[in-house]
Amino acid sequence: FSAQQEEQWKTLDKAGVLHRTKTIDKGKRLRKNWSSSWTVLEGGILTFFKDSKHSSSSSSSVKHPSMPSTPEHTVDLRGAALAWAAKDKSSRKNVLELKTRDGSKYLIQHDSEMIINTWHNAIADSISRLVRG
Ligand code: I3S
Repeated sequence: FSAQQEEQWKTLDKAGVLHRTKTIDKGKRLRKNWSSSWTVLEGGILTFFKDSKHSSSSSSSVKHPSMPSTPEHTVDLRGAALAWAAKDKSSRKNVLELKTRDGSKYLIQHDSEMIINTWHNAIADSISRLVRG
């Protein structure tokens, strides 16, 4: 391992496929648009990769989420807050609401309660590690 690779392994907290939608962008309400994407939590940053379903590319790296291609969106978890979403936020089960410091909100969902629980714990840990510095 190079020093850089080793650093990445140390900070890689979690990765997997999640359903997500942004509901508020810097205070402005958005229309929900759920999509599923390969998601990586690493070094206090949550990264959503391009939705493989909506990609027109035929390259195998796009179809297999274990080899993500283009990061679509990153969320800085410093100063963010995570909570289970209230029932009126979505008809889906197992929904988390992530509020970021810039006044944006995201809903994050997985059909498996066990899997969403591991994401809840990993994101909450990451946020509290950032608070402690
Ligand atoms: O909170 P809402 O408005 O009931 O959210 C639903 C809508 O965003 C809907 O799209 P349209 O705006 O085209 O109707 C989505 O398809 C639904 O998934 C949203 O509700 P859920 O309960 O899935 O978050």
